[in-house]
Amino acid sequence: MHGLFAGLALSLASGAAVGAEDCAALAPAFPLLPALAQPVALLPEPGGGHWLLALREGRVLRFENAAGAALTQTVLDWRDRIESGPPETGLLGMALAPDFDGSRRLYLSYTTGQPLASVLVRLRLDARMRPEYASTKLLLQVRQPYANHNGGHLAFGPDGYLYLGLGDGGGNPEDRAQDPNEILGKLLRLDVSSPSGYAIPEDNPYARGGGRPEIWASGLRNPWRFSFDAKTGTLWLADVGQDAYEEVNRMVAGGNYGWNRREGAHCFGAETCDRAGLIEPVAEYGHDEGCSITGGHVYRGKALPWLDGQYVFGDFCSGRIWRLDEGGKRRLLLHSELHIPSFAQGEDGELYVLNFEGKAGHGIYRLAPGACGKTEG
Ligand SMILES: [Ca+2]
Repeated sequence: MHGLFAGLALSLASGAAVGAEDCAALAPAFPLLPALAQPVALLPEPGGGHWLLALREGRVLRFENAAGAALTQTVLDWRDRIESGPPETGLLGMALAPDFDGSRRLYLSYTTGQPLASVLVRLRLDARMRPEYASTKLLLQVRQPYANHNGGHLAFGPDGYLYLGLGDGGGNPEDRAQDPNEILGKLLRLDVSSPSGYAIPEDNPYARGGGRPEIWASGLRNPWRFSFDAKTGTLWLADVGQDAYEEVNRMVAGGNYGWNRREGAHCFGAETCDRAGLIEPVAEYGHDEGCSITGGHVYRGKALPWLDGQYVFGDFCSGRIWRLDEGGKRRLLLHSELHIPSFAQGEDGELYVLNFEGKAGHGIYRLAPGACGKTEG
């Protein structure tokens, strides 16, 4: 299976030294916060004063962006409408509109049950960050044939459009990821600026036919976290592997990233395969180093100047965190003992790591300078 969160059953990897001269550590970012049940997404509120935190079970919490933050405000509690029984379901993605100060729009991506579906919903938050429930609008709904590989991550691009990643539907591969008439196994790009529903950006690959017009990139198995470089706008996406390889992709419009003909830079389930038209990952690792990749961010902070411009990502199961160096080579940054469901980036470019276990004071870590070989978590 090797799906997201499946690695919980694996034993924690032991701490290990990093080999690089440039080293980093993880420090608890908000040591006074209470225990957090399976955090999956963390977003800075515009202005930098607060954070929004999504819990898989279906709650959105808010807390002050201060080392001494000790209280959380419940922004939203939709545990009654969100299906979070199977391990890859739940509240999976969250984004604030680029014009949030004016529009007050919050976007949520989650699964609903009976029958299982992935939905994209929008609602407004008032000036005190309380939901205006009457503003809730269902924007997109897609039936999930199986409970795993739901993707669900949301992020606005520098183009102002909302990107939504959907996995291949799970179960045995049924080639949805290569089918342009299916939105599963794809990265979608939506214009959500209109009063209701969404519009298709006119430069989407299938805007004039040939496939579902929402599709921006295809050939994905379970895109679990993607992000835009805050400086260059480059879109980086991690695709969770099936049996053997986890991969990082640099995304382009209309790109086909290979699943399920390729897993990482290898043919999937075959000795040979047709690679025509498929884009290879920029990095991969085997299941000797982890079992479920979690995409991160390009570092743009000040705490680790040598890391500027490098993509940082991790593995949910092994707790390893890597960077892609200036030459694009994958290097171990540190070996944590965390189950990492997500990374986050502050408005200042600093990187945060979520801990799925969310113990009190240890649910959110910040990437910080550290001695080589020191591990945390
Ligand atoms: Ca691929």
